Amino acid sequence: MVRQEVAGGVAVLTLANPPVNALGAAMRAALDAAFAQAIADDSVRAIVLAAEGRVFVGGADITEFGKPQQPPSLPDVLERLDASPKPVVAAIGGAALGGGLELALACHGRVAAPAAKLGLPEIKLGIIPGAGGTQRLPRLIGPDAAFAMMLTGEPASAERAAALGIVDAVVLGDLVAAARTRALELADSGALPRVRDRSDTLTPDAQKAFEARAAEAVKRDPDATNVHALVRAARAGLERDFDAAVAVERAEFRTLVEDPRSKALRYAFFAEREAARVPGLPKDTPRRPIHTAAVIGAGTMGGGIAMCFSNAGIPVTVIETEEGALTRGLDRVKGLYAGSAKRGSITEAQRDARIGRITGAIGLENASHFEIVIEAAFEDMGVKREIFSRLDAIAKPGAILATNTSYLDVNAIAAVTSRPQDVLGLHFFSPANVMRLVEVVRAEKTAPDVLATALDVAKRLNKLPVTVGVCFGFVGNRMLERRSRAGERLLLEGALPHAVDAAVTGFGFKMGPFAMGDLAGLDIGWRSRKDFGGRAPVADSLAEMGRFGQKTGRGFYLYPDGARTGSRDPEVEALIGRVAAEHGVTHRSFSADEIVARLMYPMVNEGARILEEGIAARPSDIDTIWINGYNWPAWRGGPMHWADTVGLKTIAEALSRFAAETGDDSQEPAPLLRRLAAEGGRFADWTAA
Ligand code: 3H9
Repeated sequence: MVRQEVAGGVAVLTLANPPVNALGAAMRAALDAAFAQAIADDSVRAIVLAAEGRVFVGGADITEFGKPQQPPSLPDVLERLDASPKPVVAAIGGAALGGGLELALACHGRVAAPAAKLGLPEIKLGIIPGAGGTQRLPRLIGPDAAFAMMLTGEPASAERAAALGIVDAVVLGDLVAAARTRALELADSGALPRVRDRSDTLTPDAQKAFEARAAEAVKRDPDATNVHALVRAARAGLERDFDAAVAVERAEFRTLVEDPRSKALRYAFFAEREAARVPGLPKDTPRRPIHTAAVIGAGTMGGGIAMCFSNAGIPVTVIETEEGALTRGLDRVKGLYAGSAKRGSITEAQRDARIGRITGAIGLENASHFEIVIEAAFEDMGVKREIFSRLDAIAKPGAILATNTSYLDVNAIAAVTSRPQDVLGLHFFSPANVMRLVEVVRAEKTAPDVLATALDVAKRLNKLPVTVGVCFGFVGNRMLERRSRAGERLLLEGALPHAVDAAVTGFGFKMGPFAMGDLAGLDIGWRSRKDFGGRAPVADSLAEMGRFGQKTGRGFYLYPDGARTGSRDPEVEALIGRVAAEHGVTHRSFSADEIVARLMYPMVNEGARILEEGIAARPSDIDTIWINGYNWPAWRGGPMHWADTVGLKTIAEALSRFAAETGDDSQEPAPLLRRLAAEGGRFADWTAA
């Protein structure tokens, strides 16, 4: 697991457990032994620590968390490394994250390749660094800069890391050779610069800045147990000696590993990776080459999807029916790129290159020579069938034909072509250039290589693809519809929009459903209910009054003078009362917990139906969709994971009660939920029959 080569007085220890060289028990033991051997070897004057593969070290092995610890522990290994009588230099060729960066920080020098990324992302897993990171990084770059990095968990580029002082140099050529040179220089000079010994960075100004940032962080997210712990650990480093402060960090780390928030976040991390494994789609399924793409429709979705291709370096053509729509669409895209360049998130050269990769064309006949064509036209079955039957005649043989529909039957769309095996759904989320999630809709006849290629393309676009089956609204929107329906019902029963929204934001969503509806536009749901059926008495009445939400200054809330946050409107509250009376529903009051149950349990129930029908392969795919497409709080692990924490028996019983109270039989627990509840089971243990 660790290769050891000694030459010219330098032992090069190479971690060789790609893809991420995680510091699991076997790796820690191998590393510890290799160090001991290098230190004992009289021919060795200095040590270089390198790694095989694209990633230097991806951190501690997350799968070991919560299990009995196998010695040696990472802090113990790092302590011995830190105390080494021979200088150790880390050669960081790729990502050094979490325990990986902590390992490098315990070395006496660090050099990095330009592609390296260095960070302490533990916060994203609900924990804090637990192998000295909260102590060594502040000593190296100052408490404020270190805290800022640990708080976001975002890695720094090699260049930035050098500017901050995390690495001694960025090396363009042979990284290991540069590390050897540096290690020998240290050996010659007799210096053993240990980060733990530094205190020059802990200036009063930096401490003050840290305290201000810490206060702000805690205020922003008062329930985040790990943010509190991070503040305490970092502060300990300013108030106590290194060893005492490390002990504080260690205790905080151990507590957090058992925290349900961290368990949920770790679950979400693996759920995301599990989604890449599609049952029945072997890894070695052939792929079709994709060099160019076409997007049909220059609307918000079409433009956003085109940007994704361009950002990934794939030339893309946007096809419209008339010049005006095309120009408007392309201008919007250019405006978005110009905005990014102005904010500094891309360079001007990148802006120009990205704009340059997007071309426009009028007429579907221009779709003839692309390897993938994504239709992002109007959400109407007639329109889509027309486009696909024409595409069938136009597109080159073997081209992948994808629809960006968010609801419609992809089998029916495929059926108008003579090549249904080449058709599938790619449901991007709005704004498509920002949102990571893509529901990849595998239709009945979609060929395995088409699905595998589409998944690869989505990854090239830096997206998170999750494969789903065909049904109305697929996984995400189908469950959302349940929540919307329950929300309307709550209004009629007396929970006002602001109370429902407050319960939902209290649960952890960034926005409540009614504020969200106002932002998206109430006309959208209203029109789609007109087309597809269904009734939302309150939302429909508002839309009929021309109250479309923020864009008209009025929706569920009032938005005077272009305000972005709505205020309560007595007119809406009176309207709700009238609609409730018409429906013969009596008012009562609801606690926030009851509101959450009324909204979320029906979603869980729909999730169970989705599993029964095989629309999603596993509960964790549903969770990945909800966390990444609908802002479900990641620390609650997605609706299915959350349901397990609530208890399926509780949920099933409540659903039966809701069904009785509302007279809506569709609220009754789905057979799968009923069975798991009766058995004392969990979604986590469910596998498809
Ligand atoms: C930590 O370090 C705590 C310490 O402070 C204290 C300790 C005492 N563990 O993402 P990929 C697996 S906490 C176990 O697809 P990429 C992953 O599941 C850790 N497994 O590759 C996948 O498995 P599979 C702090 C891990 O190239 C495979 O490796 N570190 C770990 O797109 C490939 O992963 C982090 O939070 C791990 N640490 O991205 C970093 N990492 O093939 C977490 C990965 O079976 N990792 N796996 O599905 C990452 O961000 C990305 O994996 C990385 C590579 C950027 C490294």
